[in-house]
Amino acid sequence: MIKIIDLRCGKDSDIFENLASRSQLEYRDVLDRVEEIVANVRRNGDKAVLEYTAMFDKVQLTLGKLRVTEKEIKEAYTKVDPKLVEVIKRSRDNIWNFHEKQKEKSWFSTEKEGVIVGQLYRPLEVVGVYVPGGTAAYPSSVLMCAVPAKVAGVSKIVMTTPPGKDEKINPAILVAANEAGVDEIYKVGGAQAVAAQAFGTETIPKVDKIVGPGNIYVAMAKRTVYGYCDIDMIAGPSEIMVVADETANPVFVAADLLSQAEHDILASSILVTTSEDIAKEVQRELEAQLAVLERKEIAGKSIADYGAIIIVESLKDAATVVNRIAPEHLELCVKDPFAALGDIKNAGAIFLGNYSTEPLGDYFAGPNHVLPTSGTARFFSPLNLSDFMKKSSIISYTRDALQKVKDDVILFAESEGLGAHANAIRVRFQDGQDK
Ligand code: HSO
Ligand code: ZN
Repeated sequence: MIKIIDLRCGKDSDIFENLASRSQLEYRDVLDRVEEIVANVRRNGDKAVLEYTAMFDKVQLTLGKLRVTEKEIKEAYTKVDPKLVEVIKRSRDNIWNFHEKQKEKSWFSTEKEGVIVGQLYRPLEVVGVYVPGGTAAYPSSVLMCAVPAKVAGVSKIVMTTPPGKDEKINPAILVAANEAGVDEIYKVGGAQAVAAQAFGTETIPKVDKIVGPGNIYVAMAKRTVYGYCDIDMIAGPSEIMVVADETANPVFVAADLLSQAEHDILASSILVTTSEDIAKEVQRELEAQLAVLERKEIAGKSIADYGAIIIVESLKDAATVVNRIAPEHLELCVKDPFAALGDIKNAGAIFLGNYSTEPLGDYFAGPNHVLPTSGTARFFSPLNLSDFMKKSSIISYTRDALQKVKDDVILFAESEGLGAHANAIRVRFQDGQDK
């Protein structure tokens, strides 16, 4: 049963510590193993990739079978329910439209005579999308990672995903990838896939950035290659926090808490409420709904270990709890959710009102479902268009404009003991040089 914590007495709770301990950043032994895999793939390319695929995925691929063919993609369409194909397309369109709105423009400023400064905004050239295997292979995540890259104008999107024992990839994953505009798909997973994308092999292209969720090996591999290429973020287990007042519907709240609990035994589902009645009703409702869930083992363990119902005095106090935990998903199931929003500082995605249920964001509304977890919403943002873009600064001075500031720059450079810097300014104003 989910625990109820009453914070109204003014005492603190160890729930905050307990949640923080789910962090994925402290697995030293995994990191050692991953570093070895990354180094081997970097050195030996395809050969190492195939060896690890045989070892971890139990599939003996040959080089010619590493890349998914057009024929395999066509076949995938025959295996996926046509209704699902239509839903994937509609979801893709919503994701596309949302991320279009995030577009920023390059800009040039000419505030001072003879001076232009600005910022050039350009897409990354090649992006890698990692898709986990097994039951965590979500077509929705393929769309969330690949569509924004496409909107940004990335020239090539390369996907990697581990093959099943039959050498095949989940057909819905292939359909989603194709609908999102993924250019190349390779049958490789785990740390070896991340390494192959970061450094390139004879077959798999080197990418500028790797995005997408994965298990602890993938997360550690992304940390290891960060700097050789960019990465999105280190994804931790899913989280949902619901803030509810007496107007919330306990059936809805329990259902939404369970929607994230079913992801992972490490997932965390927390209700923060000002109403003791809602607390008790949701506690009861959770038991009833859990009993008939397909994934009740996973959801039940997650609720027991990392779930909680926290009772607070006021919505202001609820916001304090939210900001302290910085949840991946936050639902505001209160009378005036837009008023409550004013006090929220830290949350990955915020769902307002009783009908804005979390799965709407996971699948369909358009905002990205790759979100900061484990309290990192304090400083990270949802995956977004600018993740697939980079900026270059622009500086342009005329001779006159440079002359106006030359003494300042020379003085600054000499104060740092960098005479050649000063000289680069000075030579331009020596006799005979001005044309
Ligand atoms: N809620 C997950 C994403 C997801 N849900 C994919 C369903 N499919 C991110 O925390
Ligand atoms: Zn989900």
